[in-house]
Amino acid sequence: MAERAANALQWCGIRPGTRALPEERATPAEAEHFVAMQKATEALMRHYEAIESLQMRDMFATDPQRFDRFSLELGDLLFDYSKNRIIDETITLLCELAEAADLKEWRRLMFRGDKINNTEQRAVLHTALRNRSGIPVRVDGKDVMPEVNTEIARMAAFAVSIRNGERRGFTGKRISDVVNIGIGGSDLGPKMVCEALEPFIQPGLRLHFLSNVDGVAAEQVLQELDPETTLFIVASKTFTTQETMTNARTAREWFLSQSGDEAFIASHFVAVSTNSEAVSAFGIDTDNMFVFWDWVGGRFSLWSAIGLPIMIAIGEEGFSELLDGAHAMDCHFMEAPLERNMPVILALLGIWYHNYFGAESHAVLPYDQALRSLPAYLQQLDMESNGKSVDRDGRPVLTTTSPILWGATGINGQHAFYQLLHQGSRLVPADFIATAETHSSLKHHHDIMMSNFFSQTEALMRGRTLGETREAIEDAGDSPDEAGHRVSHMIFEGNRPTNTLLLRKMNPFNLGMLVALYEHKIFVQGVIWNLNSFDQWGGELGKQLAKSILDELNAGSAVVGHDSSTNGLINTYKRLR
Ligand code: G6Q
Repeated sequence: MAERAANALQWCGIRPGTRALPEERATPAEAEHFVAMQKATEALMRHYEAIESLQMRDMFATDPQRFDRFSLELGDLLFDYSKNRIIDETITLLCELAEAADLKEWRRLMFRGDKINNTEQRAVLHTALRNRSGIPVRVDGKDVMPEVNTEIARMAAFAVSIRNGERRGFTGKRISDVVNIGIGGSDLGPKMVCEALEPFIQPGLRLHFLSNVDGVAAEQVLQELDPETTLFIVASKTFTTQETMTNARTAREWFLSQSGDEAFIASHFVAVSTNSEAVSAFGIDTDNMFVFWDWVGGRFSLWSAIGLPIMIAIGEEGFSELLDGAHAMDCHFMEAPLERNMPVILALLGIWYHNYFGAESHAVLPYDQALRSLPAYLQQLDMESNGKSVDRDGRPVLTTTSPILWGATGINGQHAFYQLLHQGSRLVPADFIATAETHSSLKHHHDIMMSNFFSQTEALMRGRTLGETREAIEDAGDSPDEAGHRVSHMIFEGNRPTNTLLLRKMNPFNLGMLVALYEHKIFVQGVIWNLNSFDQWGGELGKQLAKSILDELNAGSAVVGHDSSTNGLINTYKRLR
């Protein structure tokens, strides 16, 4: 058995004794897993070689049912994956890979509350935060649902009191501005959701997000505010994050300098954290603190008390619909067969391009102003979760993981980087996301945008042959012969894969589904790559390193303890600042 495992490792390009797990450490279960993965991977390799040259435009021409066969619907969400370089067998083989990776078991363990974040010995239960089933979810034998529901009720009561003006500022004025001070997972989710659901925000309420420790960011936010009508939410799981605590202290000083009395802090500062001691030490009464738990990862936390700005903005009902939408996706993810399962298919297509076609990046292109921060949000969700080069057992990974996720609103991208998507030398699979109904009264704008949305994925798929290019030149009144060498620059090879996600409209429920779709996609990919998708040791390093350098910046003597580049840069900074 151990010998077969070693072969499997070698087949995957890992030589025992170099980067691989030493042969003797392979348990029978591991060996079996490697063999199953090897079999599934080899089948996919053979399949890749067989279909790599197939053209999507031919597949569409010969199969009028392709859209029906390769699209899925869940509620208001349509996922069209027919513009991918796949045939039925591709999906079958990719699902076999997921089976070999034991996806169903890992999925069960996550929802059940097992400590699958093994480096931190934590359960991974963002799904419990939106568990609407009434079924208990246990961590260490204890049902967490009562605490979850209590905290949601506390958040709701607080949000209502701000929204109806019952809870007011120190001079009796209504709260009109809510500032979330947090960074990373304590910022990106609430910010993205509040932007996306802007039409649902109570009129007269303004939301601000302060994350960057650059003083300019704090000044920009504070100068817009009136201390009498501003509520600050200090959001930090650890309540030790340097950027957040610095911004929070600055906000506190600004507030005190204008209000003049510490007693007023209670009406204007609340905290969201897992660290009550640090919250008290900061000067926020723990009665004004909302809690979550170590089994909620920062980047998965918008469903928890970290979502307080969302709850204040769109109300209890809206927040509840957001959770309902995510829960609907959770149920689909748990129950739908792998080959009809949206997050699974989305994940497997990502694996297909990254590990077989060698695509290094993945673009997210919302054609919806409301989703302008979705690429940044997903960048953290994806790259912090799966940007790993050791597997869950600390061994070097057998294949590359997490492509570089990037993107911007699609319509702006068309005038900027789409050149590379259409004609660049790299394959960049992309997700195109849009809503059918617009919240804008300028309906004709929406049709213009959507016509671009549809034409782009069609063009990426079809491309334009030499003959078609010559025809296009003629249609434009030019002679292809005179166009000369320009013709070759105007050919599009096509066959560039895209997924399309079309929502009926943007509302809390549909947004909840969309975000949960991506969360589970990332989980599935992590399982296939055998990663712990729920720690972030890479991100922790910066938090530690900067602290010692900050002391050096304030010391009088020249800095000598680093490499010559770092010493030189620090000393130059000290001279110039
Ligand atoms: C998320 C990461 C990271 C984290 C921030 C803020 O998964 O762990 O982005 O959210 O570093 O941390 P705090 O909430 O502890 O301030």
